[in-house]
Amino acid sequence: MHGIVRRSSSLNRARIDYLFPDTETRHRLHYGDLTDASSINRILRDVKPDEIYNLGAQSHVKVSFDVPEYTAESVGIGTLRLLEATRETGITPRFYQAGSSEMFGLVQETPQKETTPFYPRSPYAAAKVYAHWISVNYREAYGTFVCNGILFNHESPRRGEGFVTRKITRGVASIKLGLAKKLALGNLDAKRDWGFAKDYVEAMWLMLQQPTPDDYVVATGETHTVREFCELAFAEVGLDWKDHVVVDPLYFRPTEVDVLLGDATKAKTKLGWTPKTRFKDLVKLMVAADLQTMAKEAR
Ligand code: G4F
Repeated sequence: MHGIVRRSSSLNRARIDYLFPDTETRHRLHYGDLTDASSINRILRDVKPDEIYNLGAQSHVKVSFDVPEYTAESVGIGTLRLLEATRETGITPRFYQAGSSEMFGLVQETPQKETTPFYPRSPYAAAKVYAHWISVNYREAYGTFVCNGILFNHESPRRGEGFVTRKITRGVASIKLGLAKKLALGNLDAKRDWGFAKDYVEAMWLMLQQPTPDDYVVATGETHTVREFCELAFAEVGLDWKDHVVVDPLYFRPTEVDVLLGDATKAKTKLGWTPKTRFKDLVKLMVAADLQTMAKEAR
């Protein structure tokens, strides 16, 4: 397995270090950037991968309103660069394109499935829609084996700290350990179909093992509010969320995606995929992981 990392003045690879633990494996991490075609071409030429998983992005929806051009470059044109690099280098890998339920935005039907029209509500989602359609175009125009996975929110203890689930579970842990008193959040009414990232990665892999490429929705088929997530997460440590959560308009988005709910029937039927982790268990495992990490950090 090989990976691409961006250069940054401080090392921020803690979440993938376990994949590249020693000098034997570390050379499989390559400096590159989805906004730099030459780096992408060089890496593909050197590595000649059998499978490519394009999960690279400026992936924070709210931040995409602050850096819309960079978001479009990395998410939209970055996908085009990767696809084009496969053509230029003459390699024929199987290609997984990370789509997003954010593409459904102002939802046109519920639940959302592969045929539901997109209605993006952020620069991030608009760029993902471009990435989706350019992938379909490469499949049809050049026969590229590319699958769009339209994944609904998928969470785990490795989730970035700026996304709401992890922000809540870290908040719960720090309040429980006496390191903080309050947790400031934005829209508590937003509803998401939250699943466990480990289950969803299996679906990504399964897509690339099929005889023909296709597009799939990956979701649990359950939707919950941010408020419900808070309620369960605080209850895990015996606290009442109402005593600690405050709403700060700083975290509101100029246009919000109010409710997402996916229908993964196609993934179930064609890939034999089903989510194994229920919402309650997801909240539980994320709170437990943050309690452990923060207790260690506090010592
Ligand atoms: O956790 P979020 O930031 O995730 P969002 O915007 O749904 O996007 C995530 O999932 C997508 C898959 O559907 C990915 F494509 C995308 O890259 C990303 O991983 O926000 C979830 C909801 C929103 O409605 C937001 O307004 O939670 C609400 N929210 C309320 N308070 C908050 C907060 N979100 C964040 N990040 N921080 C808050 O304090």
